Amino acid sequence: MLSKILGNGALTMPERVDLRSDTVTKPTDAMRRAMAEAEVGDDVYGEDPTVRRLEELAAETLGKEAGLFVTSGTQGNQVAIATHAGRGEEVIAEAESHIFLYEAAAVSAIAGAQIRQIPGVAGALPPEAVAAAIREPNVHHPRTALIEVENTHNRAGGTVIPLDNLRRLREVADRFGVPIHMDGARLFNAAIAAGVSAAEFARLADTVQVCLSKGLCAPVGSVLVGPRDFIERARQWRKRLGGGMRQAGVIAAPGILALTTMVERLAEDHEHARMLAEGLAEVPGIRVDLGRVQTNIVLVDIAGTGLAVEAFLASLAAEGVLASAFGPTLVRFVTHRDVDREGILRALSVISRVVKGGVTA
Ligand code: TLP
Repeated sequence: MLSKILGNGALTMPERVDLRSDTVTKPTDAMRRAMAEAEVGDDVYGEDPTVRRLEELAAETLGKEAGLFVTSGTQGNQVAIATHAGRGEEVIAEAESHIFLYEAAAVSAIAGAQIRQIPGVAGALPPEAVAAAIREPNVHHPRTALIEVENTHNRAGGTVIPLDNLRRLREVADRFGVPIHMDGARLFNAAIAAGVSAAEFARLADTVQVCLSKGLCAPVGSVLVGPRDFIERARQWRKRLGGGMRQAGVIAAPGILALTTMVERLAEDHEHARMLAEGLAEVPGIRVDLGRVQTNIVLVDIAGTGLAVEAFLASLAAEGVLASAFGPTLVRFVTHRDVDREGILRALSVISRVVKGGVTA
């Protein structure tokens, strides 16, 4: 299949194929126009009509009462966690969750809570393990204040957390009276892959953070949604963290287009990821679990190539193909709107050449 894809090599080569992350996507022309034309006001006074529209749209799309525009996925998660959990409390999260690995220990630094890591199955928290981890009242124990789920799960390879798993987690959460926060940085990818609405997933969590600036191509921002009173408390946490923005309509306007015009096209990114993964699976020494390639992330193990990750990435970069190190032998590729089919073919061609020829950089 790889030889079929690569053919005789007579491809028109694009300059750079940036597969490090979908965060690198540039705003569309329509987004730039919307930014220039956005109606604005002082959002700390609640007077920016565009921000309000985005917040209402996100809440409605996800089936929640209210929304809060935040600067980033990290701010959305941390504002949510600080609103749910306090000093000396515990947050249950998957062992390789973004909030644990990649948010600079913000759960302890900001909320003052600790994370209880539970190993997942392809990113999904086993409901029995979560039930067993919820603390009994005891002078020695912290209170379990929150269960956090990540959908899609980044380090598991962009896997979709199945609705059935979330339903069972919901039952556990309700049984013990513990809320669920969903890090839905890529929730729309999950929805497109599963063929259901994002609201179907969001319904099973109390609060949800969705990113506008990843595959949806907005330049900045995320929205946190949940019950109205929760969002009002979260608004104060956002202010406390310096996230009270003023004429933020200029950055909310492209967010509106992200939600209304960019969701369906994520299917294309998923097709490209599948094509990349199937091609990589045929490169000797590269291992990829095709079952985990469900959305726009392709995680591969290059141990069998004998190449070190840094040298492998440097050789790729020398030919304009960028990817991320995700562990001592792991490399992550993320597809998105700014890499087309040609770009995927170019990446495959460069990767197979680098693996065959050894490191060149
Ligand atoms: N993830 C980034 C890096 O931080 C790893 C990426 O390139 O994937 N939740 C999840 C699941 C994420 O993947 C990310 C970003 C965030 C939250 C944080 O979003 P930002 O970068 O907007 O703070």
